[in-house]
Amino acid sequence: MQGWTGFFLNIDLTKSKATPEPYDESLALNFLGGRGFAAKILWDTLKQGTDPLSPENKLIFATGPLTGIGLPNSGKLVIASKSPLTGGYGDGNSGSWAAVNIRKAGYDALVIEGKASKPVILHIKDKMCEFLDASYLWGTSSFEAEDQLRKKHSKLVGIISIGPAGENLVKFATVVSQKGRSGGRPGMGAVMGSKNLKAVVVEGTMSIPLANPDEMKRLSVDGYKELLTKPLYSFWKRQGTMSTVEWSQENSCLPTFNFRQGVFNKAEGISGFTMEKMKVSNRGCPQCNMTCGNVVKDSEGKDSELDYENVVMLSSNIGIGNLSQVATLNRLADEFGFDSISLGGVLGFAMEASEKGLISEKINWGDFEEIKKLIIDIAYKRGLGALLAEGVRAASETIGGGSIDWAMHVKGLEISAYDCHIAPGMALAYGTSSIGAHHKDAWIITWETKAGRENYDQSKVDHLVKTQLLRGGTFEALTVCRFPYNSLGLEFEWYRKYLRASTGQDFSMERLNQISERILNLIRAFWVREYNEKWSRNLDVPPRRWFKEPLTEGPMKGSVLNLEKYNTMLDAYYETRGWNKNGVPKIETLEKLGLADVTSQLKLR
Ligand code: PTT
Ligand code: SF4
Repeated sequence: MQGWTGFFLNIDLTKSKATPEPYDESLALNFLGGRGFAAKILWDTLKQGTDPLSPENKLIFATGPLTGIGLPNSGKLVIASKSPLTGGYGDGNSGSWAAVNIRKAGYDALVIEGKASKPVILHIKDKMCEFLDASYLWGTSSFEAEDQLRKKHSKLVGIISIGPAGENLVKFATVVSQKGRSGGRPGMGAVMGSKNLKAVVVEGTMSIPLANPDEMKRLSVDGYKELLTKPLYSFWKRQGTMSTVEWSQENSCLPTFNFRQGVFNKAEGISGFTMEKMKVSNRGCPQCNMTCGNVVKDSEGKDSELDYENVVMLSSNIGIGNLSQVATLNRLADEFGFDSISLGGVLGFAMEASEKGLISEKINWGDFEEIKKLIIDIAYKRGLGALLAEGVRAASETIGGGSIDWAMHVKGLEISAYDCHIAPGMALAYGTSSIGAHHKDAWIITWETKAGRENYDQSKVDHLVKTQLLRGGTFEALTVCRFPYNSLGLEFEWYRKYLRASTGQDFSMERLNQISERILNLIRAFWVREYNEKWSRNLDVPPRRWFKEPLTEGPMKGSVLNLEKYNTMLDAYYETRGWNKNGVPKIETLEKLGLADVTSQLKLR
């Protein structure tokens, strides 16, 4: 096999045992890597109803056939598990030197199960794997843990760690790498904490088997050069994703006061241009010349790495208009190891609940000092923090009072940073995303504003399905960053050339789409299997706020989604996907994709 190492490393933390497992080439050809491997392993090996925080759950760090090879933006890693936040399939895509080192150690994925009897660090060096005592690191922030581990091991190792949020099983805890790459929104850090696994340290010194190494070297050099020629390159290096703040404000998409307004009267203070004045450096993932992490000094003089999503969820959504304060909250999220999007979501929820008198605690919009304290309480599950640590879905079930209407989540995952009061296509993207309300699979909102925001027609469904296949399927399986393609316009043909040099095979668009269909259908099957009797098409519908409560401010004031039209569009989406009226893949769809065995475990209602 070329392009893949052909091995997973299975790790049982209960038994302190690591076993390399060769896998069949057909797995690579049918599922490609990354998300594809993760979905297949979780489907095949988890028993229905596995408790996500039990030793039986698996935590997977998966790479793909393009990961870690010196080509542009290839230092990415899929971190996947059954999610403790949603109860369904969960994953994230993080930049980390661990991605490169896993491949160079001779593996395509680490598959971790069990629970260590006391905190451990997993140390992998090529074929060696040891379980080191982590008691001295338990309780430290992810930054401190990484600093200490880097001093102990070499500078070039890949390190993934959790902070106190993961240790204390906060349901939206992430895993952190390189002090700012944070991945696995639906609680992958909590799964790691439940296994008493503080950190993974990986060192690889071997070469990745490639079909045509010389061609790959040439293509990599050319690929980096090609990116430099893209017209948007220099602006991207200046602002990265932060330029989206202005766009969202202009288009009434900015999450504001728990997704009520779409515009924020202090938007200028959190904009990409304001950030540029504060910026001290760029940071990024390995093997990237587009480094989009904007490092600024926060209100305490410490470094904080800013992206659009974490900035707006921790500013407009909770009423803060001062970027250095936002940067402090963002740094706390990275140090404690929370997902910043969900953190902004639960804080906004708490403020609205306080405003409406549904909780006894007083927590005001924009109250920076109180918010800081509350973030720490969430990490240690104290007082109101304990309620919020469960995520907005669970919190709203506890406090009631109609809060279900404005608990801003889909399938338990808090909505990422786009208000959809007037974006039905993007609302459908959130409704049908593979992990709950995240924009990763299909960020179609900028396309939609040009295509006509009021439409609920088939063209939106078609565009959504196409985007989900490419982003949620192909890029997550290749396991490389998609920004060169979708933000700078690197032609997709480059990836097909890379794949040929890596694997020696031709992957036509049709072949890649079929693999993506297979992956996305298997993920949907996983959700249906795990939700079992509770599965319903209503889980594909975003929160009622967007349908019942019109935007309260800005040029689009008064806009609201139409539930009937949304449901018609959802029917069309199911039809296009080959799913039944309840959003469950039909037998013929599964059979066509070589997933016939899946049907026996699914109630095809
Ligand atoms: C991603 C999600 C995003 S999406 C952002 S900002 W974005 C938030 N970043 C967080 C952060 O930072 N700290 C923190 N404590 N929590 C955070 N939560 C949020 O996490 C990320 C980049 C970004 S920045 C995006 S869009 C792209 N996402 C990709 C993807 O999904 N797939 C892919 N093949 N390539 C991608 N490239 C880009 O990667 P999650 P990262 Mg993160 C400080 O991981 O779980 O997927 O959530 O991974 O290394 O930080 O890269 O405007
Ligand atoms: Fe990482 Fe940004 Fe580079 Fe993508 S463009 S690899 S997210 S630094």
